[in-house]
Amino acid sequence: MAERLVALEDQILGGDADEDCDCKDGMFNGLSRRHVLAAGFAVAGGAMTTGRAMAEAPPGAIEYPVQPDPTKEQGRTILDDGGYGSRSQFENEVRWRYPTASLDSSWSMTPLAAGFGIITPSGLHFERHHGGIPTIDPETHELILHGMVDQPLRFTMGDLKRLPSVSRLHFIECSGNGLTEWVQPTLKTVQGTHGLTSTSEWTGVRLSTVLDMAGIQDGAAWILAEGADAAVMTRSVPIDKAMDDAILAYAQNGEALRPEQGYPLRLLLPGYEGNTHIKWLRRLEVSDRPFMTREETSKYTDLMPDGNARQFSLEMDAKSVITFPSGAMKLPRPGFYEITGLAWSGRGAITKVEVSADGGATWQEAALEGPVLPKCHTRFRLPWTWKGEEAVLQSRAMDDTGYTQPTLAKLVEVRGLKSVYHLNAIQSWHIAPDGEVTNVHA
Ligand SMILES: Nc1nc2c(c(=O)[nH]1)N[C@H]1C(S)=C(S)[C@@H](COP(=O)(O)O)O[C@H]1N2
Ligand SMILES: [Mo]
Repeated sequence: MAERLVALEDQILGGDADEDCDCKDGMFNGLSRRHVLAAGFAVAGGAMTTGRAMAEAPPGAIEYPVQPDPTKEQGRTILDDGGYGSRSQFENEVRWRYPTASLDSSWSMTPLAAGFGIITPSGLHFERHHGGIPTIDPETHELILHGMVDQPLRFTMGDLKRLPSVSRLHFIECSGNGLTEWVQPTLKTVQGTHGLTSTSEWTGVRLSTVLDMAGIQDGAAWILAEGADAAVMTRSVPIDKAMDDAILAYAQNGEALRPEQGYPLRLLLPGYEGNTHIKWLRRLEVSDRPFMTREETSKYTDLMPDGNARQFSLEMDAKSVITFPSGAMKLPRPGFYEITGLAWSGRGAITKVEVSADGGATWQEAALEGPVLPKCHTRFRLPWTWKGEEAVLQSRAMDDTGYTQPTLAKLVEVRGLKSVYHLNAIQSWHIAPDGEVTNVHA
């Protein structure tokens, strides 16, 4: 089994992969405090709080001495942070780098259990780089648009920023999210099993705006997007998607894109698999056919049980996961807990999330926290009283196409085990009588 996983990893990464997750302690401590605070009446003062205040500050954080009584002395000045704010020195959740053999082609995962609401802080957005993170001067960066257009165009960042803009909240999920989990529960935390999805507010110009300016010719059906990184990542995008909700994004959560997210310009294809959201975007070419690039032939295709491969499996199917309680946590004692998690669909809005505490035998509808937006993370919550018995927590999402998130058994029935992409099955967390939460297949 381990061999198979490593082989699949090799296929994707071109290197060895270690299956071990070493993020357990940080995840446990970070998460527990927030839930103790949220549900303070039930578990205040419990074992879950200990250790948190002692947590190590994240790399680069300025550590100020804690004031014994902050009402009795002046606080630090507004100049101390150099003019750009940072989070509290006591908050230390970080992205977890999946242990790929090479740092040249690597990924890091969002600590979903430590998140609130639906927006991922930019500094915790997951990353997937095939050729490292380039440093690009926005003053000289250009986007070229050519091919089957009446008028080829060239844009500087300044040109793009003069055009009408939109701001939209959308998730990006790598279709490799969960790839270790097909055959056996492998990674311990929700960061490991589901951390290749993040939500930001993205701002930029609609791709249709620049395509209309250039004038697409009759017969145009696909558009190639190309990145300016060492991978020169390229993907073909159906022209209908390009004309629908695609965005040339230059901003994320109210500021310029982070370099890791494609600074100064990335393609945002709401609901499509992460790989198509080309970062460091420099070229668009309109054509009457797909370009059959490496990323849509050798990679990012899904080998089915009958030996045929699904190609251009672009829309991410509906999915959900419980982030609290989740793997590697420990419930200190029986009592009240608010079960919470995230649901999302690449095909539209989430209409319903159901939660089971008995491994799928019975289900209860969770409350959806607004706003419930299409192709965006949606927060769900359900009050739960744990009586100290063994339990298996699961969530299943439904989207506005009527689709319901499948069990792993159902998914494997259809897809087989020859491919690692697009795992959107129901996740199970086992609660032991001692409160230990573990990743299981139920
Ligand atoms: N130019 C370029 N674009 C890219 C990639 C890349 O390596 N180079 N990786 C892709 C993959 S596989 C994913 S999942 C997303 C990840 O986006 P993020 O790093 O902003 O989370 O970017 C995509 N766009
Ligand atoms: Mo990806």
